[in-house]
Amino acid sequence: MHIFYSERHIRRDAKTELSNGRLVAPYECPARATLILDRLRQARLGEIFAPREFGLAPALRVHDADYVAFLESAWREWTAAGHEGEAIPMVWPTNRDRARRPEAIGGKLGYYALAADTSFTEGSWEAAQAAAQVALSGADALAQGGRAAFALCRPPGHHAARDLFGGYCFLNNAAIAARFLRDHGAARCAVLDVDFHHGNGTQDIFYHSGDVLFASLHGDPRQAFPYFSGYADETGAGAGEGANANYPLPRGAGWTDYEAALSDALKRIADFGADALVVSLGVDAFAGDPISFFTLGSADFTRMGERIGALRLPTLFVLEGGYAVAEIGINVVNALTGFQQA
Ligand code: SP5
Ligand code: ZN
Repeated sequence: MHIFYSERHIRRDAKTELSNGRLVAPYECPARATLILDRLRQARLGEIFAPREFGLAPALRVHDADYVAFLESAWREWTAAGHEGEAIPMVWPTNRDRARRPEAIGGKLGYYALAADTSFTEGSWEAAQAAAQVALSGADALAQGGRAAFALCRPPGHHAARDLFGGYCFLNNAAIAARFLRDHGAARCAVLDVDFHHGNGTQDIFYHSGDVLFASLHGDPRQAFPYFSGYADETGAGAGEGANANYPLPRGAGWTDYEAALSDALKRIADFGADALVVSLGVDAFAGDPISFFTLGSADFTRMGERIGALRLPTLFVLEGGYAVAEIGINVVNALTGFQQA
């Protein structure tokens, strides 16, 4: 399988994350990518390529232009305002407010953020752009006839909506790739999201689209981030009605619960008649993950990969979350190995 990786991910190196009332070292850290890269090399899963450059046009197919302009200028505006710390969104339009767009950076941060867990920093935009190019390179490999690719994206993407960052995400790498596949020959595309958290951003982007099926397995949002989406009754709207499938699972869910939901999601993808599959591959469903509550073991990621591989679709894996850093490489490699063995 073709593997894509950019060392520009290192530019995303925040020092702060607001977590449970404290500023901590971010869970989403550069070591995640380098440890995965080491394991991929050891496992000889495939050749590792630097991304090709596609520019910003493919990202603008799924994100609003004013949002992308905000990402581009946010750090400049933050420092110009004289702030010394990292940029943490802090104020939001709430239930009875109209969501107008303020001028000052403090207001714009809230306008364009879904959560305060993601400090905006110098280099964040550069790394986010590189991650999108990595995902696009993987999509392009499929568009050229490849059977499988892995996009080692950092920062991750599935929480980024049309006009929102947060959940450690800025550009929705998986959605950008799915849209690219649709624009380059795939009449129908499915996105399967196995990250522990609901892929609210991907759901938002394709909610009204009947040509992209989104299926997500995740911690029940009554109990887990991002809290306000991921419920089973969110089934799509308009032309997209029926093309969105959420599988919220309870605290402690292990492989037995997980596999039942995965089987249902895979059946829906097969019935949908997708020409290509994008997998939002987070490995934070792992039992040892510090911010999640499922109990999958490392061997379960091999099983997950096998089940996905049995669909026999051209498949792009896009890295999302996974914060048990010591095991992140083995869990990712297991998923990809299972896929290849299927
Ligand atoms: C891509 C991805 O996996 N993003 C996840 C972002 C989650 N950020 C907020 C997490 C809040 C978790 N609080 C539970 C802490 C348990 N000690
Ligand atoms: Zn996650």
